[in-house]
Amino acid sequence: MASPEIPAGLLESIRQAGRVVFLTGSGVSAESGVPTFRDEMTGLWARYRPEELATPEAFRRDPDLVWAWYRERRRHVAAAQPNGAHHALAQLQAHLAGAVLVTQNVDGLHQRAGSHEVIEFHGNLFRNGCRDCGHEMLHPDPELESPPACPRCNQRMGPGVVWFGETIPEEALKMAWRYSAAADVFFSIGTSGLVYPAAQLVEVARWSGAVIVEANTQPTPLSASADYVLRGPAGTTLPRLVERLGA
Ligand code: BJW
Ligand code: ZN
Repeated sequence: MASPEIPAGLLESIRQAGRVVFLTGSGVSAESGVPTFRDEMTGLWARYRPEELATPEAFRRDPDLVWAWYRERRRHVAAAQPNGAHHALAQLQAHLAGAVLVTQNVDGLHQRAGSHEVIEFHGNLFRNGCRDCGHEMLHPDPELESPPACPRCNQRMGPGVVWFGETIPEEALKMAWRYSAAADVFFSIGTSGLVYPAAQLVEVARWSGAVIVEANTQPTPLSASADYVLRGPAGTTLPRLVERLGA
């Protein structure tokens, strides 16, 4: 039985596409209980805005506070499970030979759902990174109360994520840019599209003639110019897309 929410033209474009790029944001993890970036903070964190904590300045000013926020988020994410949107994207990747997944999320839920090649544009919560010497390592002790010393330069290590004012990991930026420029179909899923340069990838794809698809519960600045909009929770719309494609 056909699902009316997925336009036939979109199915046709995907079937004919050589390359499909899926760009995801925090909305994809919302149905796993992970707050989106621009949600209200709750509990202990209600008096902060994420933008005030996710910066190198905040970490320099109060490393223990920033570290505690990330520690709580690691715990929360470790207890969360991938949802239907993560699973659908893993299936789409397996089904479509030229599919690429670029995520702004730092929670690792795509990998836990079985996606193999994930371009992590903003890093990963479960790594640590040294802002002084560039050393990166897996996060060794999830319960550590304070930022650990860097084994290479002895300065304080922070979470291995990209903060405002920091540059995107070179390889991730290069690959995401290249794939977006070559995309036949580009999906922007569960992201407000407010943060650059991730938000620019859709423009790169559009300049190259890609069909642009947005999947989001709410309108965003992209909605008016997208070729197709899948309005609704990604945990519903993406599994439906998988079903309709027979993936
Ligand atoms: C659902 C749903 C469901 C909910 N289903 N949908 C050009 C122009 C203007 C500014 C700049 C620019 N270039 C650079 C800047 C500055 C800055 C920037 O973009 N600022 C803007 C805010 C204006 N960018 C940077 O600083 C970047 N670095 C850089 O450009 O380096 C070069 C440079 C260096 C020095 C000076 C100048 C340039 C780095 C950006 C790093 C962003 N990092 C963060 C934190 C990561 C670590 C952490 O998690 O703590 O990344 S910020 C935060 O935003 C996080 C996210 O990945 C990112 C995107 O947010 P996202 O995912 O879109 O979340 P939301 O909450 O905004 O949206 C959720 C969406 O989901 C909503 O639309 C909902 O409706 C939807 N939704 N449930 C489907 N079930
Ligand atoms: Zn170091």
